Formats: sequence, C-alpha cells, structure tokens
Amino acid sequence: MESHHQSWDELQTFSRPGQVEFHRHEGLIYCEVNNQQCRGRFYLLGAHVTDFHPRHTRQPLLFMSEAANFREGSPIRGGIPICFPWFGPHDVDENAPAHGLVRQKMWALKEVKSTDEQTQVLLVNDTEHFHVAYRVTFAETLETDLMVHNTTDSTQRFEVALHTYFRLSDVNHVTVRGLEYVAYLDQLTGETVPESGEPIRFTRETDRVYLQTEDPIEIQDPGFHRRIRIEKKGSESTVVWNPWTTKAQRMADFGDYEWPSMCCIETANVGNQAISLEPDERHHTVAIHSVSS
Ligand code: TA6
Repeated sequence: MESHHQSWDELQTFSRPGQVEFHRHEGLIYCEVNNQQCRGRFYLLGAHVTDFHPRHTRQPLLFMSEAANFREGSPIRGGIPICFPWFGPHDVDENAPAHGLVRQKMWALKEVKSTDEQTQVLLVNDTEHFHVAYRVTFAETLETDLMVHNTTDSTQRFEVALHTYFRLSDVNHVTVRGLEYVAYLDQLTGETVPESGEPIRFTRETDRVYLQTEDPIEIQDPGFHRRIRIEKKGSESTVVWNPWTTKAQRMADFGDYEWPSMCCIETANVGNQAISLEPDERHHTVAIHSVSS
C-alpha cells in the first residue's frame, strides 16, 4: 500500500482561485471546491470527501463528526470513507485495520477539471494487487466512481464500500426506501433477515448488509424538508448503519450525542458480492448522491 506525499507546490499547479484551492487542517492538506452548483471538500488522506453542499439545499449533504481525527494512519470520521480492499475486520489478520488500508493512506491528485457548473477530480493509489483511481464530480449531484484495476497476473478478489455518512435532522424521524424487498445480513446478530416489505425506520443500533440489490435508495428527512437519493452502478450490496447510543459512546472519534444527526448508506460489494478480477481486468463502483426537497 503506497502513501503518496505530493508537494505543496505540485498541488498548487491544480489550483484555480475561487474554484479549486488547497488548505491545511491539523497538518493535513485538503482541497476546497466551489462552483455555481455546490461547495465541496476532500482530503488527500484517504481521498476522503468530507463536505458536499449543493447550493439549492440549506444543509450540507454529508455528516462530519466534531470529534474526527485528521492524521495519517487514522481514518476520518464522517464524509465518505473508502473501504478497500476489504470491508469490516480483516478475515484473517486481527491486527489489520478495519475497512482496509486506503482510507488511512495519502492518495495522489492526478487531474482537476473545473467549469462554472462542476469540478471533477481524479485521485489514485496503488496496493499490492491493485491500481485504484477515484473520480469525484462535485456538481448539483455528487458522483463518486471508484475504479479498481488488477495489476497482477493472477485472479484477485476485493471488497469495497463507499461508506457515506449522511447528515440528518433526526434519525428517529427519517424513512429509508428502496430496500423493502431485499434480505439483509444483520451484522449485530449474524442472522440473515428476509425482506420485510416495509421501509427502514431507525429505532436502535442498526448495522445491516443488504444483499443482491442495485436499486436506488431514498432517505426521506422531514426535519430538513428533503429527500436524499443514492443511485449506484456496479454495486450489489448496500450497507445501512447507525451506531445509536452505546456504540456512539464507545467511539472516541464520534461524539456521544451525534448519532441522531447521521446515518450511513454505503454503496458496496461485500461478502458474497465481493468482486473477483482477472489479470488486467477493471471494475467500477459508482454512487451518485443527490438531494431534492
Ligand atoms: O458499515 C458499518 C460498519 O461496519 C459498522 O460495523 C461500524 O464499525 C462502522 O462500519 C464504522 O467502522 P469504523 O471502522 O469506521 O469505525
């Protein structure tokens, strides 16, 4: 797993005053994006999108914890962590970091394409078996496209999740639609739960991997008078998570009272839906996030 450390001067070659600007926060470099449609922000650490605020909605789309860490070797709590090349705990190495390696490493910024209407950035990294390229388009919608390329001469398997944290008025009042007819693996009990025919409402710690689903998801948030929509391509798993009270208290980089303000809807390929690539084969996992009132 490479960690790229681009120089400040090299990054400045991508900057455009008022549209693409680089700043430092707690020793980490981030890029602030502005265009007519939205404001956005991403860190080179983990190619981590931490802010997306379309101009037509009052609240930013993404949740960020006020207790988040900003240091290499530690994931940032909130925004869109990239879980790759495994999801959750490593299946054999208990000392390996949860959710893979890339969210704790520095990525390299390769391309910035900026117009008045949108800003598209390309960040890359390399692991032992894969070249990874992450294309993010900040516009009226936020499009995230993670391309994985098998750079070895043998078949390689990986899991992936774009682990998006959404900002909510109150998780007790939201409804999640699009998964009514999909079974899920309950990560808390290990049981597979059959389709319910009902939309999701959060009443306790919720940690579910919905299997075999490519359908769009919609979060209805009456408190913010908006609906968040997640459309996806190349993803057959959807993870739904809220830590609720006890787990929130156990997470040092998450405020004890922040859990009502968020939920994660993750565009993923995990477990039985992990991806196997032949030599030189590529796969894209795409999530398109939008907000409407
Ligand atoms: O996606 C849900 C989940 O796997 C939960 O089990 C919880 O651990 C969450 O991810 C956050 O994981 P992290 O390693 O970022 O604390």
